[in-house]
Amino acid sequence: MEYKILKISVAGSVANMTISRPAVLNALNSEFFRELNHFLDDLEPREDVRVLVITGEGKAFVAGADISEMAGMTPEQAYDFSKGGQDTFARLTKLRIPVIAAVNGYALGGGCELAMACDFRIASKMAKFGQPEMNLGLIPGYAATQRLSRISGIGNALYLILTAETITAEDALRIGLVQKLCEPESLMEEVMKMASKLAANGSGAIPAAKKLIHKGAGLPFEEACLKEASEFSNLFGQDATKEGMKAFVEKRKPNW
Ligand code: CO8
Repeated sequence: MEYKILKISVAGSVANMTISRPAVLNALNSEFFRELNHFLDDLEPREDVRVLVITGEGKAFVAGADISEMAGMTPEQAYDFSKGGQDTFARLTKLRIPVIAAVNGYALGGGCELAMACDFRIASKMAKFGQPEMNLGLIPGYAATQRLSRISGIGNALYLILTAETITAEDALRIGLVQKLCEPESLMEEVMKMASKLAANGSGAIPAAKKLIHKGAGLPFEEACLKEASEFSNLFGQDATKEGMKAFVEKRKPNW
C-alpha cells in the first residue's frame, strides 16, 4: 500500500511512524485511520520489531480529529468515526511491543487521545496538551473520557475535558500525562535512546508486563494479581528468561 499520510521506517528493531499532514497540523481524517490500520496489520505479526515510536511532522504532534471532515457528518457517521477510531487506537494499546509517543508539539483532542493510547509519552518542553472538544460543542470521541481519568485521575480528566483548557508540557508532566520532558531539539534523540534500551530486552517480559498493566486496569485487583502470577510463571518456561537470570549469576550481559 502506498501511504499518503504516514511515513514509516524501521531501523534495527525500532519502527518509526511519522504522521505527516503538516498543513493541517496532522489532523486525523479517514485516510489516516485507513493507513494506520494497514500499518498495524503489517506490524502485528512481525517479530523483528520490538518498539514502535509515533511522532508528528512540523509544529504539531496531532491537533485533533479533522474538524473539516467531521463538520458534515450525520450522527450515524459520527458514531462510526468515533468507534472506528477507538478500535484503531485500542490496537496500539494491545500491540505486544511498547509504543512511545514522541510528542513534538500540539497534542489536542484526538491527538491527545492517540498519545494516551501509546504506552508512554515523551514530550518536547514546547508541546501542548488538551481536550478542547467542548469549544466545538463536542465531547472526546476516541476514549479520552476513559483513558485520561485512568492516566491522570478523575479530577484532572474532568478539569481538562470540561474546561477545554490547553496545558503546557510541564503541567502535563505534573499530572502524569507525560513521563519525561526533553528540549525540543533533542526529543527524537532521547526517544530513540529509550527505544533502543527497550529493544535491547529480548525476553518476553516487556510484552507480558504491558499486557498485564493494561488488562489489569479493567479487572478486580485479585483477579489481575492471579494473572500476574500466571504470566510470571510462564516466563520461567522461556529460554530468554533463563538466560537473563543465568547472565546475572555469571556477572555478564544476557545474550538476547
Ligand atoms: N482539523 C482540521 N484542520 C485543522 C485542525 C483540525 N483539528 N487543527 C488545525 N487545523 C488547520 C487550520 O484550520 C489551519 O488551516 P488553514 O491554514 O487552511 O487555515 C491549519 O491547520 C493551521 O492551523 P492554525 O492556523 O489554526 O494554527 P495556529 O498555530 O494558529 O493554531 C491550534 C494552532 C491552536 C492548534 C489551532 O489550529 C486549533 O485550535 N486547532 C483545533 C484544535 C481542536 O479543536 N482539536 C480538537 C478537534 S475535535 C477532536 O479531536 C475530537 C476527537 C474525537 C472525534 C470522534 C469522531 C466523531
